[in-house]
Amino acid sequence: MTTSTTWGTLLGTLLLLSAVLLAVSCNSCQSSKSTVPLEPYTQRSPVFDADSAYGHVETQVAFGPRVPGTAAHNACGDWLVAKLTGYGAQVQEQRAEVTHYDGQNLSIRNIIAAFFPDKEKRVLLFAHWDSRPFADEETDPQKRQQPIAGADDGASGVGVLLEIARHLQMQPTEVGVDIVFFDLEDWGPPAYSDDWVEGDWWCVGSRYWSEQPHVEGYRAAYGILLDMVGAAGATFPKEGYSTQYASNVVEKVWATATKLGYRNYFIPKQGGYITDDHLPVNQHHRAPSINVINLKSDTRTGFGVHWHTRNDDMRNIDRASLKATGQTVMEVIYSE
Ligand code: AHN
Ligand code: ZN
Repeated sequence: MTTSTTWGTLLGTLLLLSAVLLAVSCNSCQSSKSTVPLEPYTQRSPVFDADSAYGHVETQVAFGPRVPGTAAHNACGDWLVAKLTGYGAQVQEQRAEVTHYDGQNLSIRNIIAAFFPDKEKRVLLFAHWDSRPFADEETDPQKRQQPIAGADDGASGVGVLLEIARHLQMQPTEVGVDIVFFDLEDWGPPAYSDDWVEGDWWCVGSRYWSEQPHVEGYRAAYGILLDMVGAAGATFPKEGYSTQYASNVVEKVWATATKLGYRNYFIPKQGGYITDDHLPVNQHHRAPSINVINLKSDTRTGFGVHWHTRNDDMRNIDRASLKATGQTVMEVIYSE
């Protein structure tokens, strides 16, 4: 045996030994990180179709800004009623007149769809369908006077709920479901206005319904509001009033999202308090309700950068966000 082969064998043995050691240490470092094997989870709900939901958002936006009192608002309302009726719901409209902060007379058109109306236990799913009449978060004073397209702010929540409605017809839930599209959520005084009249100018449609529900003494087991759920990278921390009024619903929904792999959207962190349609619904005890809403900690407004600007159009809408929201809500109601 020559010296070189001896050295070669020794080197080979050392290499083999270090490879084994490396493998062993890698194994142990993996187990010490304790990546607990994912619990197998069997989904109970049908597959939420994000393309279909996207289409529902697109159709609403194509009507033009759904500002109360305009032809676009009227036409979109008719379309929503027809869609819900076509999906087999019992549809009711609630109309009323209100005087707004600027003295203007405005009309409310809430659209209410009951699925499986004979079921006693009910879940309330809601979103607002009107769009804000002014893009008051714009810096350009010209743009500030113009209405927003409201692709995310309004149409996204409605689009997701329409897609859920489509599935309710194909595969019924054990629980009764009421889908309500509230009007006049977004006509609060403009941010630049300094002649605010004291009063509750946001969430006018939902407050009206909460005071005078379509069914006397209406009460649902719980409620879920979807507001601005369509933007790419949407994040839903646990909104303040949701935790205050309906912490068990928050926990149920966030846990369901985690099981489905949507923890990047449904963030297990506490968020701020947002005056939104779930507030009157909670205050008037129509349902302990939560708000699934895209909140940001790194923007001036606390909402997405497109919030109440002319940029809130289809460019913001991401199918993945619609899917995360829609599948989570569907899983919750199909698990009842
Ligand atoms: C306030 O900024 C007071 N509320 C936000 C609710 C809202 C407006 N959601 C969509 N547009
Ligand atoms: Zn808004």
